[in-house]
Amino acid sequence: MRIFSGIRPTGGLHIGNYLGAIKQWIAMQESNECVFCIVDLHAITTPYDPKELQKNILETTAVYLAAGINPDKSVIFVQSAVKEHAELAWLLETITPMGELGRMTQYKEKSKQHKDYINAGLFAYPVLMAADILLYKTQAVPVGKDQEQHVELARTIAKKFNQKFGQVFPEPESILPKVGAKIMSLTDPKKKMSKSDDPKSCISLFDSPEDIQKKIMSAETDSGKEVIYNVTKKPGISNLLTIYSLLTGRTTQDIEKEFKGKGYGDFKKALAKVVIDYLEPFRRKQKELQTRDVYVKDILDKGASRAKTIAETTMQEVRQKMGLA
Ligand code: AQP
Repeated sequence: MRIFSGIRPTGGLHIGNYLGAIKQWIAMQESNECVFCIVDLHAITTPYDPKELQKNILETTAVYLAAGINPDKSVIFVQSAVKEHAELAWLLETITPMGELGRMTQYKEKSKQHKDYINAGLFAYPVLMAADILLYKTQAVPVGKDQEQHVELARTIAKKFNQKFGQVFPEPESILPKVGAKIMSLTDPKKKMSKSDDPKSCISLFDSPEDIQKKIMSAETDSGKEVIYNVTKKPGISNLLTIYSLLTGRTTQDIEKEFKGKGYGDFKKALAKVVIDYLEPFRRKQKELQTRDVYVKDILDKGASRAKTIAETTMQEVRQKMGLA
């Protein structure tokens, strides 16, 4: 299968991005043709600092590599290096109804979050994402829960294009992890963990052991003191149990048994150790890659040239079908 997925280089990738998306990518690259993108054109739809963008792109690439994406197997590249993404997005905009875009949850949430920054790019974001996916004739898109609606729209757009102009695109499906598709904020377990939220609400993949310890120990928990998985009654502890389970491969029932009769404090201390140990190779690899900018840029250049070959072929077909060539 051809797989495509991407992450916005908006700084500080967190454990939600890892458990919801990147962890699935690693498993998939063994037996599929994978294209993993750093979607900088999406990053500029919300407030950002142009001086930080290149640094964030390299940092996101470092996360991909530290997590285990193999550049010899998978294509890793920066979205803006392949101009066909923007071209296809424009063409697809001409067949996307405004109404479909207006009902997208992310658009509504981000518009609320950034009232002074509601731009046309933010509104058209899902069309650019459809272009990212369709450009590579992608069959499956591994994402977290919050992006499922956008992949569904990409399917609708593919169907519409094929009906109107003739068959070009497969209809992509989203692939969500069974557990971990929506890791919640540490400070408000009713909200999803988000990069652009308060740093205390997320565990960044490159956080120091001290910061991880502090954030977990002060994570919002629920009334009572039993360590029990119950999303409705104990959303805070359930979120922490999910993280513990995903990082250790143990079931939540098994973890509950271990902490029976102990309080939240003991559980949080143990979780902090699990997270610190799990992320140790990420911190090490990041340090190593910080001194190897040339190597990282070379991976991105090679990836862009492989991506471009596929993208150009698709665009020739699209231009012909649409009467533009
Ligand atoms: N909390 C989460 N739990 C599970 N998966 C998540 N993802 C994001 N948050 C969680 C998945 O990570 C991938 C990359 O997301 P993105 O950076 O492109 O944009 P996002 O979904 O908007 O992520 P953030 O962290 O909330 O970023 P900002 O604050 O910049 O908007 C996607 O597959 C996403 O589903």
